Amino acid sequence: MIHGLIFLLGVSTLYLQVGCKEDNKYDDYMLMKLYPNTKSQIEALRDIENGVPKLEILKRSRNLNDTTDILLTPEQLTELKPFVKKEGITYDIKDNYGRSFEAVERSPRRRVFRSFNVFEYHSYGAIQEHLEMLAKMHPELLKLATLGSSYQGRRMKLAKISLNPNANNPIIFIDGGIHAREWVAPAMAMYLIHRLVTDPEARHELNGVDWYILPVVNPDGYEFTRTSRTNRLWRKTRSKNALLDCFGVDGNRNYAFKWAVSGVSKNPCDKETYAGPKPFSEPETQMVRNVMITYGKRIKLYVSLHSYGQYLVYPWGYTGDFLPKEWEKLDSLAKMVSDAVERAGGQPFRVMSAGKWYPAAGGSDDFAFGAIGVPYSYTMELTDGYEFLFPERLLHTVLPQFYEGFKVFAAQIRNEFSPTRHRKAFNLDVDYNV
Ligand code: 0X9
Ligand code: ZN
Repeated sequence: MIHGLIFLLGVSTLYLQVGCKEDNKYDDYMLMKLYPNTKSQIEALRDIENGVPKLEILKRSRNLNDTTDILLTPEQLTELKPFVKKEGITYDIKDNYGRSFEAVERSPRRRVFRSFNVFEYHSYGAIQEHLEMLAKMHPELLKLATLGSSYQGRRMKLAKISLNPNANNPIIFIDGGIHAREWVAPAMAMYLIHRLVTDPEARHELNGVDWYILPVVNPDGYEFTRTSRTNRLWRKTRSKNALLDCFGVDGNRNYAFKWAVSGVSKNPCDKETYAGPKPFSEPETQMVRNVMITYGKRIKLYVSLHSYGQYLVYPWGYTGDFLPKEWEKLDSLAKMVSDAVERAGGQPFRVMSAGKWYPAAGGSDDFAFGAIGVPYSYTMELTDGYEFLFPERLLHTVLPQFYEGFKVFAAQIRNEFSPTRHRKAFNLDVDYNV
């Protein structure tokens, strides 16, 4: 059955690549949400993923209470349905998926005379301006370090938040937005910066710990998703391939640790997981790498913000066959973070190794852990239930909930790595169980 399916879907995908007009590309697409109920149904879905590489799979289910979400043309849906029915997998369909992409959230017009609202989505320019403004208003806490420029020339700056930059404190390094369409990730990163710098109570999170945050790793892709509905689901960078008329590399397949050994495409025209012509081919991933190398062993926690699915995953990502020997520490801290988010009214995270979710090599989490030696390294998939279109109106609910999780991260890093005088002076030992 799966072979026939591959053939059929292969033919219609070819038609799409050659014959389909690029504008309004997603308008008539369907979103199929599949709800596997048994282990064998999860296996059957894995067959589809592996057997039909051209399908746009937005999220993969590896749990019985999670969905696999696939974007399909009406033709592809007709072809896939019999297979899904035969396996007895229940599903929902959202019609005309592309028509639901909101233009209003991209519009800069409302913001012209208004201050920056952390509970809105912003242009890259507005994000940069706000960072500059915050750094001017709080020079004792926030400094911006220029990292370089993106492929299209957007300047990228690292926000360094510290009460005492000379104290040699352990560093929490957070990035967001390596995947262009995952808008909630830069929004979370900006919220973190805003809270840490402007909330007097956040001094607690800054004691003995420095926070380095890069809110938008892929600014070219981010801006591309804002320009039209057609581009809203772009994932990769925007670099032009040297040989083919295709654009972009999946930044989270581009890191030099077990590069391209699993879960990648070698095809530059693949819209999702092209690993790049070589590791660190992209200026954007080079900049993250440079931060990791520069601050090296001082970085004790790395969190890469993504969406969606409400997963909190740790190395290894390149394989699901085994775990690093330190996995229990990674797992238990992730569970404490998840508990804190839940206590704040949020959804708990699904905690596991990234490779047990689905193996994919060349991710920043594996590089931080395996190549740099960062002891705690995670990918955090924020939100679930709205795919990549998390509504702006809900940001004010979820961002503070996630922040509670970051307080737990900070407590762990301080207690485990900060020079003892900080812990004694501020009496901050083990304060995350309240
Ligand atoms: O596939 C990814 O890059 C991440 N999921 S997403 O839906 N945001 O694209 C998960 C990455 C987990 N880490 C590794 N596989 N190394
Ligand atoms: Zn992502």
